[in-house]
Amino acid sequence: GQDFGYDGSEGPIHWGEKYQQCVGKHQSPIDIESQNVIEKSFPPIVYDGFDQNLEQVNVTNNGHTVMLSITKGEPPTVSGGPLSGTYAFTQLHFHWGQNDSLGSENQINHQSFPLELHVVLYNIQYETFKNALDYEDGLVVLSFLYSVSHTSNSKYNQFEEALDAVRDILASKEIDNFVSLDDFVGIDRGAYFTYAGSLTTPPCSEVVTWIEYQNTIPVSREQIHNFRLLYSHEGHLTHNFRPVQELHDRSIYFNRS
Ligand code: BO1
Ligand code: ZN
Repeated sequence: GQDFGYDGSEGPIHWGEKYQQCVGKHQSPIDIESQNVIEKSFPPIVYDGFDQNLEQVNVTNNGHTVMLSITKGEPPTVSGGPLSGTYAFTQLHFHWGQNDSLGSENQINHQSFPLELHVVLYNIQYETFKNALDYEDGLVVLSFLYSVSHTSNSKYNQFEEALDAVRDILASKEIDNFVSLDDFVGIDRGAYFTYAGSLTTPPCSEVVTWIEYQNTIPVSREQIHNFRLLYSHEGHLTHNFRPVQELHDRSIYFNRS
C-alpha cells in the first residue's frame, strides 16, 4: 500500500515497523490533563504577519489531510512564549474524525474535539523545514481545537470553497488574497498548553514544541462534514487522527492569559 494510513495494517499501531521514531518516548498527540499541568508565565508570543492577508496560497489534498501552503509572499513568523528563536510558517492542515464526538489529535481532560488545526512553522536558523527535522528545537506547531456552532463561520468560506475543489486525491487549488491567519483562527490566543512532542504522522520526528490553545474555534456541523468528503487512497478520508500517546517523563506547562 501507501506509506502510512489510519486503518488496519497501515494504521498508527504499525507505523513503528517502518518508522523507528514513531515508538519513541516523546510522541504526540497526548491527553492534556489539567490536574497534571504546571502553571507558568511565559513571555508574550509575538505573531508577525498574522494580521495580513496571504497573497497566494495553494490548498492540496495529499491523501492524508488537506494542506495549505504559501506560494507567493512572505511567510508569517512566531517568536517568544516558550520558544527561542524565530519560526517561519511552512503549512497548515487539519485532523478530523468519523463524527463530531472525535477527530482531534490532542485531547484535554480525556475530551476529544471534532477538528484540530495545525499551523506548522520551522526554526529559521535551520533554513528549511526538512533540515529543521534534525533538531529538537526544529519545529513549532500552533494547534487549535474546534467546537460545533449553530452558525456557519464565514471566515472559512474561502477554505470551504477550496475543500470542494480538492475532493480528489492529489487535487490542488490556488487562491489569491487568502484570509489572514488572525482571521482564520479568530480567537483569543492568550491561554495555551505547551509541551515537547513529535510530528503526529510518520516519520514522527521528536522535534516539535506544541502550543495547544485552550479556546476553541467555532464552526458549523456542515463545515466540519465537508472534510469527511475528501477522498483518500481507498474511499473517503473519514478520519485522520492519531490516538493519544503516553506522556512518559514530560511536563506540560499552562500559560494563563
Ligand atoms: S503534524 O503537525 O505533527 N501533524 C505534522 C506532521 C507531518 C508534517 C508536518 C506536521 N510534515 C510532513 C510533510 C511530509 C514530509 C514529512 C517528513 O513531514 O507533510 O511531506 O514527508 O518530512
Ligand atoms: Zn497535524
